[in-house]
Amino acid sequence: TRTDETAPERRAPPQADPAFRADVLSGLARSQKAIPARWFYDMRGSQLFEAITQVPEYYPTRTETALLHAHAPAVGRILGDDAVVVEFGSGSSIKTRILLKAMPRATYVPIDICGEFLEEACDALQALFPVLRIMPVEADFTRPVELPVPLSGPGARGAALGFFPGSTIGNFTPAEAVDLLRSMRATLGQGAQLLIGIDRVKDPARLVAAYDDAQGVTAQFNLNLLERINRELDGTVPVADFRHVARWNEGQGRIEMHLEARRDLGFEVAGRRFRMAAGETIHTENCHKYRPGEVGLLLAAGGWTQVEHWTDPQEDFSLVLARA
Ligand code: AVJ
Repeated sequence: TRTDETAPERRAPPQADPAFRADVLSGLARSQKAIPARWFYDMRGSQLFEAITQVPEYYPTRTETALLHAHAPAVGRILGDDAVVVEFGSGSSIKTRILLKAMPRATYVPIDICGEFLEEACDALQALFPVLRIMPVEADFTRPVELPVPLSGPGARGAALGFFPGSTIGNFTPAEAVDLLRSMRATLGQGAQLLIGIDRVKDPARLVAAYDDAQGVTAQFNLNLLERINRELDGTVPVADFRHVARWNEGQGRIEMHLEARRDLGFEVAGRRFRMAAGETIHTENCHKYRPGEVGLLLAAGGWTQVEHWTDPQEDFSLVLARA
């Protein structure tokens, strides 16, 4: 009908993940407001994180990349060139390439919560490694995941290797990290190995600078969470009235990121009203850092035994190979 033809285009709001909505609404209702860091990684957030890895203050990516260049061949010798590499999260394509170069006949199973980003990462990788078998899984890797390829019994390929670079383990509290390591063990099974990157405790000034870079890329990354809430949850958050904060929490051994209200303010999310006083924060991320002895203890609590522990000359970062 004519009415339909002339009606202004109605744009449905982007389909919000119900778990995102639930986490944001419950997180904003707490006395210390908090939103889990995994919600940073929409398309824009994933791009901003890639940009963070290029800023001069953010040493972890560069350091871990160098460690992988040095030690991926050893991992390839230990696992064999036909290993099934299961990556928990798939944002770190350069590191993945370094590892896979040492295992040319591998099967690669990236598990990521963002299907769109996963697809792009897989396409790029397939172009570089035409014979690599890639079997992506869109899932939340904090729970045991059913893999699309058998790791034991008839039809099993090579040895199983979990890959969890980037010190993403640091996003979890030690108690949560132990649960996660146990989940990974359940996903990968007895006899599997795990190659994991873990960031180390160091001078707090260097740690804070890594999470509050001079170019403000990390600030944009943090603030994008508010933009995402506005985009996907019908929010009215006044983003310009928030400030990015990164601080070292000595007692808990972690960098914390917060979004601090610059003034008393109010906003709506999914039809609910929230208020914040000037100086009040939304806690958006924890990045736990570990000392060498703590690394082995954490892994052991999660059901993994250290096989190799590699570090750089400054001992900024640890790359650890462990077995289930
Ligand atoms: C992807 C969790 C490893 O903690 O260093 C970087 C995320 N946040 N800058 C980190 C992050 C702000 C990053 N991880």
